[in-house]
Amino acid sequence: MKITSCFFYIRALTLIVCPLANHALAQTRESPPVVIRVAQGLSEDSHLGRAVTLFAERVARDSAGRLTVKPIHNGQAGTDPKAMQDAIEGKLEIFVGSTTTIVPAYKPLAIWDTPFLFANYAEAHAVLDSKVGQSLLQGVSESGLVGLAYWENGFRNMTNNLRPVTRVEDFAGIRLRTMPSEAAINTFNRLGVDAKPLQFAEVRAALQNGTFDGQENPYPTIVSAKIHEVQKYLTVTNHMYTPYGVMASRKWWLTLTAADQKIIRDAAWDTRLFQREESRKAADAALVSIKASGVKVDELAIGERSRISHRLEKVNAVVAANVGLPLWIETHNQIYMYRSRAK
Ligand code: KDG
Repeated sequence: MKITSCFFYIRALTLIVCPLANHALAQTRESPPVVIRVAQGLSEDSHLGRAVTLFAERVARDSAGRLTVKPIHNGQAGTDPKAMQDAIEGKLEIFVGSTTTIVPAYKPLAIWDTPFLFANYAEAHAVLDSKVGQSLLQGVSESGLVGLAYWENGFRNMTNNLRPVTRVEDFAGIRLRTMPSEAAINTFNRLGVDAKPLQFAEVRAALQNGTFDGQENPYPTIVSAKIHEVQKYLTVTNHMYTPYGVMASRKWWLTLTAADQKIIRDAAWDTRLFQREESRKAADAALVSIKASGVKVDELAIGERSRISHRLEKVNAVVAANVGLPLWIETHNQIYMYRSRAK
């Protein structure tokens, strides 16, 4: 009796599952070939370039070659803001850019520009992948983009050509290039710096010709753009953690089948683990390269980080007002819960 009922159960299941599987397979086979340009601003051999390559392999594999990713490395698609605008207008399928540069299109992402928000990589990843991080990726769709995943630009550190910086007073008067980020500009102005924004692609030349004394970026980004070759001093500030947003054009996204959307979204989401690990390894290697190039690398003196943090309370208040108190509170709750679990 038992065997018979098992037979009918398996038979019933086959009658249900097979058509669904066949439908999905047919949908995949019937959908036309799709070319997906993915723009990113670092070099092809950077952690970001390698992640885009892995993403391309995964998408090709899961679509049986029907979806083809065409990477556009080294900012060849234009600045991050240009790539973002092209994506919003449906002229570019996917771009990977700092969430900071996406803030003009979706203000809540400015939460990630809060100075000293995260204490370490694991904490940053846990919060970005938590429900608060996910809610922001979903909310991005209001801007004409589709948030697929957070990859990693990393913890930012400051370089300059004027002097070693180990105490708050040493920041005074440095003409510092920052991203077009209100929080970054406010942070450094509160420290006595003359902070101004400039597009990433122009930074190295502006440092070389003396338009700016310094800039701030994660080690791999500094090395990818060869910024360390035109800087004398680096201070390990870790003052901000910048995520990369893997963002699709919503106009383009809505032309895809649900099956293709799932292939692309799953590939972007899963590749974040590889990219973050590569970013971490690249940061360690980049710091070695920066030191080997002759740049003097300094830590902040003991007690200086808390002196800096105390000066930034007004900066945090502006971020909280810009992103909304509920998001500010939810984000800090997530951080608190992570730290409690990590103890
Ligand atoms: O295109 C490169 C940028 O996405 C990224 O490096 C931005 O960190 C950045 C900066 O300082 O502009």
